[in-house]
Amino acid sequence: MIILKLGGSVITDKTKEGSFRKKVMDNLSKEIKKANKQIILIHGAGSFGHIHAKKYRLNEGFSRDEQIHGFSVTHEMVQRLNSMVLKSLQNNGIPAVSISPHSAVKLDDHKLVSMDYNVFEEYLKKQFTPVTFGDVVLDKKLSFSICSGDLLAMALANYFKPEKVIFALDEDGIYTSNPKIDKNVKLIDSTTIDELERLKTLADVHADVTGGMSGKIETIKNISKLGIDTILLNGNKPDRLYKVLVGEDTKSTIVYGDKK
Ligand code: IP8
Repeated sequence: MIILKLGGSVITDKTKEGSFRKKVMDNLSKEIKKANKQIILIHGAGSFGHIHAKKYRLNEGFSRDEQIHGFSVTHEMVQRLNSMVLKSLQNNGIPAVSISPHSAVKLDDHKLVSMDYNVFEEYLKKQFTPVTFGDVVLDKKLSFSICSGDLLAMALANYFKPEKVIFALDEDGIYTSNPKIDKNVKLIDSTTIDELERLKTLADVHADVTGGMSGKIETIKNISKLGIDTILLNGNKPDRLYKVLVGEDTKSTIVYGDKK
């Protein structure tokens, strides 16, 4: 089984609130179908979630009444994005079924304390493709906060021990520095988490409410500790997702699982 996260910056236009990149999603759905692998799919919130989450400071937990409205608005928007993702998958012959974090996950001070893994397991057994997503959720200490798709990827990887975890991004993979601001960057094609730690030049100009690229490195570190490889690839470029899903070579970054 493979865990695949489609980044919010791939399937939405992050600069325009609520804009779904349908063509990109349809291409990704086709590649997933063609690869014919058992997967758990996770998607980010992009411009459906991050704009309101930031405006209402939802990740900081409850402090004022208007956040209740903000929580509800954000939730409705990520659910709307999720419906469009499901539709695209279904249209391409993938029996996708949505599992909403707001009812399946509980956090305590941003840490995941419980998740209904059985429901994922049962759907997988019955040949469905479970789809979950970055969402607003209940948080024991903070009243509520945000559960990012990366946190879900980490928790699901820990439970299911997949053969690999894939992140489809709007970059070719991980670079020696930030490609959005540095023209002399080099793509790292394969690395270990120890090497990556030494390369902490990854300045993050577009960090979103759930941490951007430096948050991603933390996620990969935790997946690597499980001995599982993480592959980061560009979800906008044709065939790359397909190739990584079936284990063929393509432009990407592989962070090897720690086999120690
Ligand atoms: O896009 C964030 O999930 P992510 C979820 O996976 C919200 O970081 C609601 C902003």
